[in-house]
Amino acid sequence: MAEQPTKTSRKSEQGAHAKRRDRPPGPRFEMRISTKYAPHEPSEGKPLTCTDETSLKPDQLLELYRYLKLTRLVEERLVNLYRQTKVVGGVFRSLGQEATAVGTAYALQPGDFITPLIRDLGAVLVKGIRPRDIFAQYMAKAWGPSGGRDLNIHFGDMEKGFIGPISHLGDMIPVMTGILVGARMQKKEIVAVAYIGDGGMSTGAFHEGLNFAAVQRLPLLVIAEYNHFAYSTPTSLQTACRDLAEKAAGYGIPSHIVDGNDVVACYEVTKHAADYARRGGGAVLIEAKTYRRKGHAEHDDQRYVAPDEIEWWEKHNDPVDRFEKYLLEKNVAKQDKLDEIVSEVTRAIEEDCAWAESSPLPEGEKAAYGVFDNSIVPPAFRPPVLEK
Ligand SMILES: Cc1ncc(C[n+]2csc(CCOP(=O)(O)OP(=O)(O)O)c2C)c(N)n1
Ligand SMILES: [Mg+2]
Repeated sequence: MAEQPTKTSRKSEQGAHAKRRDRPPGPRFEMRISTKYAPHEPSEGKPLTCTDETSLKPDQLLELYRYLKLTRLVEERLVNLYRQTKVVGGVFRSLGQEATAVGTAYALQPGDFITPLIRDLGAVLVKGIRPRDIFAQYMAKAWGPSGGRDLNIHFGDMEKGFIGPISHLGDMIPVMTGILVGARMQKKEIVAVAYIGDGGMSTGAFHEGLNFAAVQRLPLLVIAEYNHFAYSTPTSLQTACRDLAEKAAGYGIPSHIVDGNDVVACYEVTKHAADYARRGGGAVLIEAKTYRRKGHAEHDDQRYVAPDEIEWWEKHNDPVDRFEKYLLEKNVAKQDKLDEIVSEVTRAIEEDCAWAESSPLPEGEKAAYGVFDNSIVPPAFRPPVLEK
C-alpha cells in the first residue's frame, strides 16, 4: 500500500504545486500575429520604400545602408572568387533578402547573441566580423577564423556573440535555447536571435527547441525567413500554414509578420520583440517575408523557378533600392553621400580580399588541432602528429 503522505509533506507538496501555479501564465495576446509591418505589394506608379515609423537617427540609418551595401558587395566578390576557383565549397547568396539579416541584427545590443544561417551574412557583419575573415574562411585559408578547417560561415566568435551554425536545418534553435538557459543560470541578461528558414521550420529540432524556449520563457527571438524556397522545394510544399507566424500559436508565444525587404521595419519589429523578451516576456517568433533571388548556392541554375519571377522581385522589391529611395526621399542623405559610403565599402572589400588572398593555405597536419581535445587521447593511440 502506498505510504500516506504526512501532513508536512502534503503541505510542502501543495506548496510546490501552488508555486508552480503562481507562476503567471503566458500573456494573452489579443492578436497573436501582429502584422503592423507586413509587406504590401507595389502598385503601379508607386514603387516600394521603407516604413516611416522609426526611432532610428540619421547616422544609424546610414550605418544600416553601409551594412546592406557591404553584405551585397562582399557576396558579389565571393562569386568572383568562386568563378576563379579560389573558393573551397559553395557560395550561398542572400541576394534580395539582405535587409532581414541586417535590420534584425542591428536591433540587438552588443552582449546579445545570434546564430545565423548561410543566408545571414549581413547579421554576421553587423556583429562585427570583418570581411577579411569571411573571404579567408570561404577560401579555406590559414589566416581564416577556422584556419581552413571549415567553410563559409561555419565559424563562431563568442566575444562578439556569434554562435557558428552547426546545421542550417533547425538544430540551432535548441542550441540557442541551451545558451539562454546557461545565461540565465549565470544571471546574464542577454537576448538571443536564431535564424531559421521556411524549410528548417519543418524539422523536429526546431519544434523541440522552440517549445522548450517558450515554456521556459527564455528571451529567444526566432527570425523565420520566408524566402519561398528550401533548395528547390517551394514553401507551399513545405508547410500547410499560409504564414509561418501561425506556428507560434502552437507554442503559446507571440509572433509578428514583417516585410523582410524593408530594413527599417525589420529593425523596428526586432527591437520591439527584443525589449519584450528582455522584460521577461519570453520567446517571440518573427516571420520575415522575403525572396531568394539566387539558387540555393551558385551551382543551382534555378530551373524550377517560374519565368520572370526573379526579375519581378529585382525590379519591384529590392531591399537596397527601397532603402536608397527612402534615404533620398526623407532627405537623410543626398546621392553623393550614398556614393561616398559605397566607395568606402568597395575600398574596404579590396583591402580585405587582398589580405585574405595573401594568406597561405593551412598546413595539412594542423587539421588535427582545434577540433578535439587532443590531450585526452591516450598516448598509445596518439598519432605522431599529436606529439609535437
Ligand atoms: C540534415 C540535413 N539535411 C539536408 C541538408 C541540406 N540542406 C541545407 S540547407 C537546406 C534547405 C534549407 O531551406 P530553408 O530552411 O528554407 O533555408 P534557405 O536555404 O531558404 O535559407 C537543405 C535541404 C542539411 N544541411 N542537413
Ligand atoms: Mg527558405
